[in-house]
Parts: sequence; structure tokens; C-alpha cells
Amino acid sequence: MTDPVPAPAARASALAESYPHADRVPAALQGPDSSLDGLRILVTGLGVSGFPVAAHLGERGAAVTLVDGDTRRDESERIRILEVFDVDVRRGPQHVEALPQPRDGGLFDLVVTSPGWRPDSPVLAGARAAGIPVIGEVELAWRVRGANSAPWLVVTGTNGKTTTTTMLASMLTAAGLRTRPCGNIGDPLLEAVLDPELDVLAIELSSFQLHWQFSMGAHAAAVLNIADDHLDWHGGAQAYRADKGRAYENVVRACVYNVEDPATRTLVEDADVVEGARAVGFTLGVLGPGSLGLVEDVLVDRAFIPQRYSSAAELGSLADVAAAVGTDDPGPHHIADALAAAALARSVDVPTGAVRDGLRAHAPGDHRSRLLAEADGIRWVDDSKATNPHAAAAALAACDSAVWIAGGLLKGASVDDLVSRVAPRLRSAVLIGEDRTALREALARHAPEVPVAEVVVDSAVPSGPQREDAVARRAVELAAQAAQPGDTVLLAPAAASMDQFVDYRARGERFGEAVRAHLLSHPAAADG
Ligand code: UMA
Repeated sequence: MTDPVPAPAARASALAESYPHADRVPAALQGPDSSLDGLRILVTGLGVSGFPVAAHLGERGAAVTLVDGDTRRDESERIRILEVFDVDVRRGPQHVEALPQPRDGGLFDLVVTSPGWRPDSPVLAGARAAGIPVIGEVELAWRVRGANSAPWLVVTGTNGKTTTTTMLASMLTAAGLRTRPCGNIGDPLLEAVLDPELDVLAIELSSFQLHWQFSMGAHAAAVLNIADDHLDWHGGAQAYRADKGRAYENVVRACVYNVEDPATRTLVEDADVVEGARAVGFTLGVLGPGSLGLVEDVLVDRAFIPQRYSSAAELGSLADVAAAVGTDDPGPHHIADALAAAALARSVDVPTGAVRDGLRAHAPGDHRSRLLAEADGIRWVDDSKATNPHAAAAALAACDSAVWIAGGLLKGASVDDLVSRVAPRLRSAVLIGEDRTALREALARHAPEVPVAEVVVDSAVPSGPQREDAVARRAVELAAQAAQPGDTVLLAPAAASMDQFVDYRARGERFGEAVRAHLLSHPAAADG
């Protein structure tokens, strides 16, 4: 580690603040097979994370209760499986208004929460007040992993996590290692750690997931960048950053940081790591020893080679990055993601050739700067994955003249900076979603000449797929009216989707369908 600046006292107090009952996490959790007989565990959430957690704990003999405030989804399949392990599933708002009790009364020994649950939700706040330890799936997975478990390569940051994680998995695969993306994307982390056939884990972690863990010691971890996001969930920018920084705690080999984003470097310096772990930067600027970066159009490694002060190893080219992200002209953020992925791959000794082959084999993700159609001189682009202002700014930077479809849940983030920066690129804006007012006002302040249209859907349209469809179709209709040849209609909402859609994927899917429907019903445009 280059000059780490540990701050044990500050860290200890921050940990004590977040995990006041950490020392009460039952020791029996350790390892994949030990019996949890006699333990009463509450799992919050019957989703992607909570389901495998409840099944695993139930299978090991714990008396598990699972609560979920929502009854709208058909979860009969999951419930049927949980019943095999005698899990007591309670669904509906009445079960999440306060901390519930186990079937036989008394208090739970442990709560394992799903990432979407806010720390101040009545159930979790109640657990805290009652002195019950609360952990998340990451902490659980870290504790249950077996003795010779696969090393963890962790990717977090505000933007680019998914691209970086899937690039990393592709590089590991090209090196002949058995891996799968997991965590916030791909397989649930708990399932991945219990799979004996994986050699190494390529793990994307969100700030929500990092918040509820305190023991993890990744082999290597990267924080790609930090911009304000999820501030309402974390209770402020500082708390959000601190949770991201937890990725670096106890790292064994490499803390990978972004030279162009000094906040990531500060997080490395504040982390307590295993002796011998190194800080490894990635940069698009001047490349020094100990970093990965660019020399003209070649990606090079000056960190994981013996003579890093006098030489560099070639990892691939910008053409390989272009192939990886499915565009002719990769943006700076794509190159940064590729370098971060390469640093993590190199930390487990992936050969340079496999980094290049992994980039070439990488399939670009859905809903990230995806060109859906080009008709009549208008490009239709889906960047539904732009769930915060930072990501939307990157997407808009690639357009000279955009009809911008934006809005949703802003999660406490300010959009003033974004709107003032992108104003010259806007032909018009189409606003969707709950937090429209903030966007409308920011546009009026910083881009008063830009016409703004708003999507209003009749309240009689039922929620669910029908309403999602209606929002997307109306947004596309309004965008089509505003767009002129040479424009890009860009869905880059700068906001989360859950006010109107199941998730950002559903938002992107509905938008794609609406674009196709529009072009079919306007064949002149489609032919053009
Ligand atoms: N629920 C309640 N009350 C609450 C919150 C949730 O009852 O206050 C219920 C919901 O009805 C749901 C269940 O709890 O049935 C689980 O909710 P969840 O939001 O934690 O979702 P999961 O299906 O368990 O998925 C979570 C992550 N979701 C979030 O962080 C919001 C998934 O990330 C992740 O893939 C999965 O765990 C496995 O680790 C999604 C995401 O949007 C992709 N992540 C955010 C992002 O990438 O920006 C952080």
C-alpha cells in the first residue's frame, strides 16, 4: 500500500455507529454447513436477495421468518420452496409497520436485510432499537464462504459498475478461470459463494449492499468514481461515500482507484488493509508506475509487472475497448471501466493476452447507450441505466443535439449542475416520473429556451405493465414531435425508475417497444 493513512479511531466509531450490535451476530453463521438450530432469524424482502438468504438459513435449521410489504407479485414458486424449509412468510404492509416477533414470541437473534430496505424503515429501525444485529447478504456470504473459497474481486462506484464487472468476468473467463458476475447483478452473492465450481468471483456491489457489511476482505476492490447518488437512503453524501469506501477495508492485494477522481484515492488512504496490499491507480492522463493507463491508443499495465519503474505491459487497444462496448468511438468512461477491470483481473495474475481477449469477447450490456434505431435522420438511444445525474451527463456528452427524456425518482440528488452543463446540447426535454418539478425548474433556470413537454398519464390506467407502456408510448410520441433530423432522442433519465416501472430494465424495455411501435406506425420515418 502506498502511504496508507489508517484512522483506526475514526473508523471504529463509524463502524460502531453503523453496527452497534455487530458483536452479537451469532457465531454459528460461520461456514456453509454448521447448524443454526435454535436461532430465530428475520429476513426482510422476498426478492432476488432475500429469497436465497431465507432458503439457506432455513436449510441450516434456523427458524426463519420472512417479511415483505408488497403482495402484488406472484411469488408462489419462491414461497413453495421456502415452505420446504419451514420459513414463515408474511406478506403485506401490515407486516412491515414495525419489528415483527418470531412465531413463538420474544425477539429475533438476527436480521438479514435485502439491500432495498432503508435503514430507517420501521422494521430495521425497530431491530436497531431492540439491540438485534442487522446484516445484509454480503456480510452473510462472507461468513458462510468455505475454507478454500474463491477470491472476491469487488467493483463499486456510482457509475460503470456493471460494464466493469462484466468486462472483468470476460477477462477472467478468457484466462480459463471459472467465474460469473454476481452481487448487484447476475447471481445473488450467497449462491455464488456456495458454488464450489467457481475459481474467482466478479462481484458488483451497490452502496446499499456495502452498508450492511463490516467483515469482508476482498482480494482486490475498485471504487470507480463517486458522485452523489442514493443520498436519501444513506442520509447524506458523506455517509454514501463512507459506505462505498467499505469496499477497500481489509483488502488483501490491490485497492484500485481512479486517479481522475481524488475522492476514490482518499477512500483508499482511509482504509485499513492487509499488510502488503497496494494502491493501484487507473488513469486516462499521465501514466506513472503503479498504475494502468493509456499510451496513445494502447492500454498498458505499469502496476502488476516486475519492472514497473522502467517498462510497461501491453494489455490491448482502444479498438478492443470499442469492441467491448459495441461502439466505434468509446467514451472516456468506457476506457476507464476497461482499465479498472484489467487492474482487478491482473490482481489474480490474468495474463495480458487474456485481458485483450476478454475485452474482445465482452458483450455490451443492455440499456447502456444502446442505439435502438436510426430513422429519418433521428437516432433513438436507450440509456435507461443512467439512474443518476452523473450517468445522464456522460450519455448526453455523446450527443450534439438531444431530445432528452428524463425524470423519475431523483433520490435527493440535485440536477442543477447537470442541466446547466448539458443545456447547449438540448433540442428539447420530455419529462416523466415523480420528481418532474426539480427537473422542470432546473431547465427553466439554466436552459430557458429549451421547450419542455411532460408526460401525464390518465390516472384510470392501472399500474403495472399497462401504465409502464402508456408512459413510454407518450414519452416517445412527444419526443418524436420535437425531434429533427440530426437529433438523438435519448432516454437517460438521471433518476431511478421505481415510481413508474419495475426497474430500469423494464423502463428501457418499454421505451424500446414504444420506439419500435412508433416507427412501425410511421413507416415513412422508418424507411427514411
Ligand atoms: N421491500 C419492502 N419494503 C421495503 C423495501 C423493499 O417490503 O422498504 C420488499 C420489496 O417488495 C421486494 C423485496 O423487499 O419484494 C426486496 O427488495 P429489494 O429492493 O432489496 O430487491 P431485491 O429483489 O432483493 O434486489 C436486490 C437489489 N435491489 C436493490 O438494491 C434496490 C438488486 O439490485 C440486486 O440485484 C439484488 O438484490 C441481488 O443482490 C438492483 C438495483 O436496482 C439491480 N440496484 C441498485 C442500483 O444498481 O442502482 C442499487
